[in-house]
Parts: sequence; C-alpha cells; structure tokens
Amino acid sequence: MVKSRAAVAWAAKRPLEIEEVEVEGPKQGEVLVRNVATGVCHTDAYTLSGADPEGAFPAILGHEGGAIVQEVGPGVTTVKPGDHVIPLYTPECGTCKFCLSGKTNLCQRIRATQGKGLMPDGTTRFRAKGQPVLHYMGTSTFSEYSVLPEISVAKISKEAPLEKVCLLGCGVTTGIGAVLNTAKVEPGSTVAIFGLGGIGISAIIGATMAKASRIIGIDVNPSKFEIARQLGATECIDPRVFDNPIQEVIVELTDGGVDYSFECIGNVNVMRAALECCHKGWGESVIVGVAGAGEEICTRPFQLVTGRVWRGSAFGGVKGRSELPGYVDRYMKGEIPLDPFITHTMGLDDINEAFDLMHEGKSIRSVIHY
Ligand code: NAD
Ligand code: DAO
Ligand code: ZN
Ligand code: ZN
Repeated sequence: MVKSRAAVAWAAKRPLEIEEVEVEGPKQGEVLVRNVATGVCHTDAYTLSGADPEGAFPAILGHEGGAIVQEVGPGVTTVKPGDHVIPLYTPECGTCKFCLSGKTNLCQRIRATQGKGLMPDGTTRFRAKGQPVLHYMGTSTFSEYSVLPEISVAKISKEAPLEKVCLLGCGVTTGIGAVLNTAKVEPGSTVAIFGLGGIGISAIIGATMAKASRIIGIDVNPSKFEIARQLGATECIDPRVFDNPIQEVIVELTDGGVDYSFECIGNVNVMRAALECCHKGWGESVIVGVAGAGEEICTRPFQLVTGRVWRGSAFGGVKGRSELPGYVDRYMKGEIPLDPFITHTMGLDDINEAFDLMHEGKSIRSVIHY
C-alpha cells in the first residue's frame, strides 16, 4: 500500500477535495504508476456536473495523464518499473472481438468494470477517510499514485516530457484522430470545426496536417479565435453575430457546404447544425462532443438520404498501446504542437481553479504538476 495525494470528487457538483488516500498495490495484470502531470479535460467537468450517466461517487477523476511505472503485479510482461506511460481510458487488449475486428479502437475487455469505477476484478484500489473510493475511466490521474490494468497503459519514449505529452492521453489525440482516422480528410477539403476548446483546436491541427484548403472555426467565445488562427484556422466565426442559423451561413460561405465538419462541444443543437452545414451528396459530420445523459440528436432524414453522413469518434479512433507511442514521437519531431494548448499550469492544491478557468472560457488546457 502507498499513500498518495489525490483530488477526491466526493459528490457531483461539489469542488474536489485534496486528501491523503491509500492506494493498494497492483494485483494480477495490474500496474502501479506515479502520475507526473495531468491535464484537465471537459469530460472531467461533465462527470463532476452530474450529467454523466456513468458518473459514480466518491471517485478520483482525471484521464489525461503522463506517468512512470512504479511496480507491476503478477503476470505483467509488457511494462516494468521505470517505464514512462500514458494511461488509457480506451484500453487495448489485442485479443477481444473489438480489438481483432480491425474496425474500431473500442476494446471491450474491461468495459463493464471500468464503467462502474472498478478494477477488472470488481474491486477498488483506493480508500480515503476509511471508505472505498472509485476509479474513473480506468485512469484516475487526479491521484499522484494510481493502479491501472496493464492493457490501459501505453509505453512511450522516456525522452518525452510527461508534463506535455499527457495531453496526448485525451484531448489532442482525440481531435487529431477524429480528422485523420475517423473522417480521413483529404488534401484540399473544406472543414468546419464547432467548438474551439482543447478538442476543437486539436481538430484544427489535424485538418492542417491533412492539408485541408479551408478550415472554419466556430465558437461563441471569440477569445479562442487567436490560437485557432495560429494553429491553422483560415477563418473563425461567432454564430451569434448572424441572424440566420449557422448551418445556412456556412453553406453560403462554402458554395453548398463543407466536405467535413466536427462537433467538439457536446451540444445536440450544434450537432444538427454541424451535419446540416455539410455539402449535399458527400459531406460528412463527426460527433466528438459528449452530450448530457438522455439527450438526443435529430435532423430531417432527407439530410442523410441526400448523401450527408453522420458518424462519431472516441479517442480519435486511436488504438492506445499500438498507436499512441507514434503520436508522442510525432510531438518529439515537432509535427504536433502541444505548448500552445497549455494556457495554465498549477499544483494539485489548485485543481478546482482549473475547472473554474474552463467554465469561464479562459483556458484551453490547465496542466496539474504533481
Ligand atoms: P472545452 O470546454 O475546452 O471547449 C468547448 C468549446 O465549445 C468552448 O470554447 C466553448 O466556448 C465552445 N462552445 C460552447 N457552446 C458553443 C456553441 N453553442 N457554439 C459554438 N461553440 C460553443 O471542452 P473540450 O475539452 O475541448 O471538450 C469538448 C467536448 O469533447 C466535450 O463534450 C468533451 O466531453 C468531449 N470529448 C470527447 C472525446 C471523445 O473521445 N469523443 C474526448 C474528449 C473530450
Ligand atoms: O467502449 O463503450 C465504450 C466506451 C468507450 C469510451 C469512449 C469515451 C469517449 C467519450 C468520452 C470522452 C472521454 C474523455
Ligand atoms: Zn478528455
Ligand atoms: Zn480488446
């Protein structure tokens, strides 16, 4: 057992509380890691808000970490103490039906227990104030020490700074992957990206890497436009300044609609606009944002009959153990910028400020350093 400083979410809608938690050692097929840094993503705020149907408390949130393996449990063969890893909320076992399909990154090996905040054996490794505390997304990076299944860590280069590449554990990979893997945007395409937070800005980077000819960023907060332009947006628009619905504005701007659009907010009305701003006959819209429990999307079916395609993307369609190390290497070669995302850094004691900054629209990513 190790003692660890952690930010505990005791209940929905309450600030996190810094506690000393007890972390039990790794069991069969598990690893104990020390998180060096973690980003704070909108999905952490979504779960803390109570809108997540799987949100259960008390829990240790956080899923965008950079960590070092401390100890491995029996049967672990692919990582050892000292290895640098990125925790994976989408594991990769390599042997389940989903991993073997070649069609998805959604490994289901530990899905049932992970969704309940438990390790694969159905128990938790965390205790605080004498009571059990749940894991979150199989990662719980808001604790300095955390226990993860071996299949939920991607071993990466030791040269990579963990306080930067932690962002590849969710936001940056999600946005880039949605463009390159899910939509497979071709050179010369026109692209609209709704929501210019960590995910949307990463989608802009993906569209730039794909050599899109036009990249339109849309956000209700114009303070996001400068970084969006810096990273490749060719134009940025605030939907509130138009009388017409934003889909009509984009269709007019682009001679019939964009080739690809991405919803990076989690707003079902914007999801509809993102589909309907796509070009008749071939336009494709990718939903990346996570909507609240029970919400539904709608459009006229004729939008699909006339050739538009609606799809979704989780973790950018990226298989964590086999593909994420390559993303880290691309960062090291200067092909993926991470510095512009890090608008704030702070210690664990100030983690609630990271949530406030996100809600106030003042940050792209806050990174917590342990
Ligand atoms: P964020 O809060 O940093 O950014 C959201 C942006 O959307 C903000 O800039 C905000 O101003 C803008 N916005 C809000 N309402 C808008 C509207 N009506 N029109 C235009 N812009 C609007 O969030 P983030 O961390 O970038 O995450 C974005 C979404 O992606 C969240 O729903 C998150 O849960 C989800 N997410 C999905 C995956 C996945 O794998 N699919 C992974 C990570 C995050
Ligand atoms: O396999 O059913 C499943 C769940 C996979 C989790 C994918 C999560 C993507 C959306 C949540 C954003 C996480 C930060
Ligand atoms: Zn995330
Ligand atoms: Zn699998």
